[in-house]
Amino acid sequence: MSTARIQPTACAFSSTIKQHLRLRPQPSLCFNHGAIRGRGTLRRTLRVYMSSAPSPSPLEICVKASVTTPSKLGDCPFCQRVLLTLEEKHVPYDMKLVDLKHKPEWFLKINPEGKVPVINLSEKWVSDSDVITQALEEKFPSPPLGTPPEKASVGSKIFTTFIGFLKSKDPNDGTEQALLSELGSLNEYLKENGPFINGKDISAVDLSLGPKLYHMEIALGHYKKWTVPDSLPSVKSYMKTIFSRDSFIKTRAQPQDVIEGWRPKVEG
Ligand SMILES: N[C@@H](CCC(=O)N[C@@H](CS)C(=O)NCC(=O)O)C(=O)O
Repeated sequence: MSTARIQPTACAFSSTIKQHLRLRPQPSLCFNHGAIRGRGTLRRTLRVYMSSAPSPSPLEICVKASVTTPSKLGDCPFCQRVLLTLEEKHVPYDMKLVDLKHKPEWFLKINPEGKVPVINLSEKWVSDSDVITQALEEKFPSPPLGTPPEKASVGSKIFTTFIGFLKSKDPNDGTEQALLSELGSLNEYLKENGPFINGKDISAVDLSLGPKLYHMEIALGHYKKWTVPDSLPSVKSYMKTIFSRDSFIKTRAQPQDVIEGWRPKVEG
């Protein structure tokens, strides 16, 4: 479990933020929202302080902003995967919330591809959650979160089968069955090997799958009134365990953003 908590003495804004905002550090709060206006764009930042002893300067990470509440984190499962990794490793970070509908110039300079997450590691901006989480494992090996290669693909077809079912307009086209079959395989696997995919400890594969299952639960619940059946108890308890971790609660998207995020796929 993450031991992230508010740490009063560690509060400080970066000099850039101080310069722009002319704010004084707030001694009693370590979860600060800020906004930087530059060249007509609003750049939101959210600095999170962690409780681990040596506190290196926070890593800058660009993540999707909420579409319903722009000052909050949005509904990108790949961003959440990276944030979960940072939380589980107790690495402090500084979120830059990016409005993906109106990508600011500063963000496109950082990542011309225009995708989040992007993280600043050793003065280099790195994109793609696969690459980022691997780099974080190397840079911050403790606690180890690596998943053995033979277990890394467990549950890997769930996200695409969920999207197929979500987009489907024909109840008899087999898309629900395809999802149930993938969830059924995960259920069998967890029954034998759980509670996590690598056994007793959470690892990278869970941090990737967890946000996708969260999207599945919210989107299918809303658009199809569908829930994971009771015949898959190991999957249900796996979801419950991951969703109730401190790290997950702190980094999860708001349900209304998940619903809005999937709307074009459902209606398109
Ligand atoms: N393979 C990438 C996928 C990242 C991705 O697709 N991010 C989406 C947000 S969830 C994005 O930035 N989309 C760009 C856009 O919407 O314009 C990863 O794992 O990081």
